[in-house]
Parts: sequence; C-alpha cells; structure tokens
Amino acid sequence: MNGAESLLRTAAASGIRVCFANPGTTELPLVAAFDSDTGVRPVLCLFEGVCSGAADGYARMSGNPAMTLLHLGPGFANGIANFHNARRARSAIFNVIGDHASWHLASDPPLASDIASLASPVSGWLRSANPAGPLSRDAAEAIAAARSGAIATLIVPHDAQLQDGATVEVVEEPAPRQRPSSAAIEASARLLTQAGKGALLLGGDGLSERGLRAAARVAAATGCTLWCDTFPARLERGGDLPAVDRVPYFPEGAIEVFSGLATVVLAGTGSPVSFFGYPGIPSQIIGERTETATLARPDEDVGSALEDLAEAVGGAEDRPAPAVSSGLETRPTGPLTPESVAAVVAGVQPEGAIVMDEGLTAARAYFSAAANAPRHTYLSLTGGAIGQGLPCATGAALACPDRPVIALQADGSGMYTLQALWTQAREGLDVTTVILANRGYQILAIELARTGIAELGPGCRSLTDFDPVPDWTQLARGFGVPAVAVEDAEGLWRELERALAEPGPHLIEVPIKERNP
Ligand SMILES: Cc1ncc(C[n+]2csc(CCOP(=O)(O)OP(=O)(O)O)c2C)c(N)n1
Repeated sequence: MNGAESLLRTAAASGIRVCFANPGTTELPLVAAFDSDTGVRPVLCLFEGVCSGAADGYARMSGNPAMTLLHLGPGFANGIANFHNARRARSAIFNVIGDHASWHLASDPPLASDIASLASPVSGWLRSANPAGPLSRDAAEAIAAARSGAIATLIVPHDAQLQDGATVEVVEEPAPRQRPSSAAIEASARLLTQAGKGALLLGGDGLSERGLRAAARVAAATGCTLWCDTFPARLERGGDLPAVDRVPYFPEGAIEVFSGLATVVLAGTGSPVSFFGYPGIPSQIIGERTETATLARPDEDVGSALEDLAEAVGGAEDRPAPAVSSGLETRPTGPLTPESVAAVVAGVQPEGAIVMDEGLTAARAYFSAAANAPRHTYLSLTGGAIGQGLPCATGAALACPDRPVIALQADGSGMYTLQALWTQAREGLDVTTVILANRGYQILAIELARTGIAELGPGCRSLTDFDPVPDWTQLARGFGVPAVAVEDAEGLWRELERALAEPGPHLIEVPIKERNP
C-alpha cells in the first residue's frame, strides 16, 4: 500500500465517508487510490469554493468531518472564502492539499507557492507531511483535530503519497467535550433569577433539540427570553420545538433588544458585535449596564450546561413553543415580494426539510414566517463571505440523503459558486434552489442609503445593478438541473410543491421587484 492509499484508508477507518475534490497532477496518487475502494466516496466539484462550502454543509449536517482534496496553493486559495465561513461555523473539515514532490520544490516550478501561509488563517491545525512518512500518522492526527471542531489542513507532497509500505492508523476517539464548571452554572443561575429582565443567548450546540428544550425550561422558570446568533450554523426549528428569535442584523435593532435587559447569559456563543463598524455606533451590542455571564463556550458541552442550568433554576419541564404569528398571509396570491415568497416557502416546506438561507435581503421575511413550519433545520451564512449557499446545500444533501434540502438563494451570492448545481445534478441530490432574483446587490443599495446616498448615480448603479439580467433557468439547465421561472405567488407554490415531490435537484427563479431605497 502506498502513502496515498494509507491516507484514504485511515480516513475511512476514522468515519470519513465523503471527499469533495478538485485534484490536479500533484494529487494523482490520491486520485488513483480512490480506485481501490477505500470507503471514501469522491465527489467532484468544478470549483474549489464549491468543495469548501459543500464540506461545511456536510459537516454541519452529518456531525462527522468532511474531507476535501485540493490542488496546491492556488486550488486551496480558490476555496478560502467558504473555509472562512466553515471556520465561523466550527465545522469539522479535513483538508488534504497536494504539493510538488519535495525534491522538485527547490526548482520553484510555476505552481509552487507558500501553501502554509494561504492555509493558516482558516486552519485550526496545519502540517506539511514528512515525505519520508508515515503519512497515515499525519492523517490520523489531522482527523483527530478536525473532530474537535476545527479545520485541519494537511499538505501532502507528491513523494509522500508515493511512499511504499505504508500502514493504516486508527484515529483515537476525541475526548468528550468539557462540561462547564459549577461556578459558571451558579453565576448564570444567579443572573437569570435576579430582578430585571434577563435573556439567554444561544449558539452552537445550544441550538440543537436538546439545547433548545433545556433553554425553554430555563425560560419557563426564570421568565428570560431566548435569542440566538444572527447567523446560526445550524438551528433546529419548527414543530413543537421552543422558538428562539435571532439577534437583529443591523446594530441599531440589536442594541435596542439588549438595552432593555438587565442580564444576559451566553451559551455556546460569544457576546454579539455589530457586523460592520458604523461611525458613532458601538461595536459591542451589549451595553455596560447589562450584566453578562458565560454559561458555556462554543467548544464546551453546551447541551449539558443548559440542562444543569435548568436544574439549578428549578425549570421543571420544557415550555411549549409559544404561538408565534409572522403576520403574513398563509396562502398568498399575486405579486412576488419578500413577504409573499417567505410565506409560500414556509407554507410548502415539508417535515424534515433542511433550509439553507443565503437569501440575504430578499429572504428577510422568511425566518419569522417559518417559526411555525413543520420541524426543520435552518442553516445560515456564518461568516458573511457570500457564495456559500449552493455549495452548503449540496453538502447537506449528501449528508442527509433522506431529507429534502431547500436553498433560499440570493441571485448575486448565487453567482459566486453556481457550479454547485452541476454536482447536485451529477450526484442526483434532492436540492430545490429558490433563486430570489432581485437582480442587483440590494444590500449595497441599503448600506449606501445608510450613509446618506439615497439616489444612486451611474457609478453606484453600475456596481449594484445586474444589467443584462442573468437567466438562471438557462444556467441551471446548462448544468443539468431542471428549472422554471415563476410569475406570481400561486406559481411559486405550485412549482415548489412539484420540485419537492420529484427526486433530484430543481431550480425555481423568482423575480422579485424591490425599489431601491
Ligand atoms: C466573498 C464576498 N465578496 C463580496 C462581499 C460583499 N457583498 C456582500 S453582500 C453583496 C451583494 C449581495 O447581493 P445578493 O446576493 O444579490 O443579495 P441582495 O443584497 O440583493 O439581497 C456583496 C457583493 C461579501 N460579503 N463576500
């Protein structure tokens, strides 16, 4: 067995099942090793940003590390934006980057670059494998690091892949997550039971079913409100699950939420900060007069911490989900607006759906519209680097082949990584993409208005409007994905039901008229 095969067999022995790949000549021993039935399924993506985003979606939904195989520095660099999002999501990813043979590097061939410098900002663990081996040991250590919620990047020279007499390593089970100290639980209980309004701000595993049910017991006992990160990596929602609200995106709204609170307890997340710095507005959302405590950091056992907190405050049983009304029509007709589209998607989405929301401004009404939808999982853009939605939906569908995936996709962001549609078609994945086609960078128009530029001149328009308008139905068909465009809310309802009933990927283009502010 050569090094390449030992790496793949070590990955398979550690539970890795899928490798999102875009290889080149320096990875060919690894490509050849996929022929020897190692137990890892190779999935070709036609751009590295699809590999990284799909690995993120797969890791979020499977709870298992995803693997990627990428070509030298430039190949990895193409994937960095979605590795950035994955790092913010704390997704477990094992990257393998091929490199030139160690003896060849000194000649500085054209594709040589400083791979470690490119990879280090997004990698929690990084190593260049010793060409003399053993490669499987490096792989095992990388996978162990990934399992702890990191992006682990192993640079593998070509000669390391070819080394003979390699063996398979067994990766040690990761240590269980640390339980928060009793002091943290006591401090949190004290804050939420003292006078004044309190809130529990949840992230990470606090947004799992277990975390949410425990948080609801805390809320029932203390009267605190429940909030989650503005952009959660993974949130279980709907059905009989307790509802949480998202911290508003713009800092003014977020500051207003927290200014009325005497105490805030953080569980699985950090203290919220404004997405951007606006002159005169503080970076920190929670003001100095609000007392805060950290119940559990994201890397700790947040579920146990919330259960211990529920015990400590005497929370007897989980509070039933409060009836939330989005105020939207339940079966809208007529024009396609962010509100009518949100109501249709929330009304049609089936039990068990996974909803990837990179809908940006045009999806603004969806979160509240879906609060009472059947049980589902909500994924969002954790790191703000757009172009994550279509790949992440692709990875989620591979992780959960029995669940329908809906990608609520803004058109501008969708254009970054639309090659994901090809992988969806090739792998026959049940992803229904709803393109929210407002035909411009609407968020930039909103941000310009916030700076006082209400009327966009030709320069601003040329950088924010899409003219000519891309035709998503033709693009999707070109990648092998059946596609339609709809004209009204009834049409969207009908086509969404149809797409969800049929196996395989579909795309629905939804033109949305927005007036620029
Ligand atoms: C990788 C990356 N490049 C650029 C940006 C800046 N950016 C943020 S939103 C946006 C436009 C989004 O347009 P669209 O996806 O159509 O959503 P809309 O604003 O129209 O709702 C851009 C260019 C970014 N966040 N990330």
